[in-house]
Amino acid sequence: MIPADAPATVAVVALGANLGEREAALRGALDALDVVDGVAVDAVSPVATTRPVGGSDQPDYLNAVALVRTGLAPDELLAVLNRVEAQFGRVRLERWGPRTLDLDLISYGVVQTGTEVVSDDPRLTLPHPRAHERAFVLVPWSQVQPDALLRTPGGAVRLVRELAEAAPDRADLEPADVGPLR
Ligand code: PH2
Ligand code: MG
Ligand code: MG
Repeated sequence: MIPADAPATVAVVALGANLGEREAALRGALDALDVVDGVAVDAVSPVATTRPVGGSDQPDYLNAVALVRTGLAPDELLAVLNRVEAQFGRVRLERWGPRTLDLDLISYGVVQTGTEVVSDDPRLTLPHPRAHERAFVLVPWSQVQPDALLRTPGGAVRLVRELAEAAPDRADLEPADVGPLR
């Protein structure tokens, strides 16, 4: 839901789950986001099954990427994402460890229109500082938005689909046996 008169910005949200009812968590998260005042889920990628990157030995993830339209500021949107994670039982035991639901804010605003937010605030670094090297984010993102651009930490703007091809975990991802989330 988003008020019709809201000055909407596009944001990219990555979804991940590797414990419990993974598909239900992804679907529930999208529904929960959509009912938030000032947030509308516009489009969702296909779901990928991915080998875990980093952290301890842990189960495979389901990953997807959503394009949302929002009238919220980046920190307000982050608070919404954290709230929805908590709603789905997320417990933070270890960095990069297994989780029932992970919602990451990847980018806020659009490079092409000059509305992109760049921030090195450690509480919310934008764009996400590791997204440019993670196929589990880049592949679904390029599927739902083939012309997507991402500013990398060095400052260069790159096509997401080209970053996806070069990502170290590119081979650790396959289409999930899960129907469309939207
Ligand atoms: N998330 C992480 C760490 N590692 N690996 C995969 N495949 N997918 C994830 O979503 C993921 C991960 C930290 O958030
Ligand atoms: Mg994450
Ligand atoms: Mg996270």
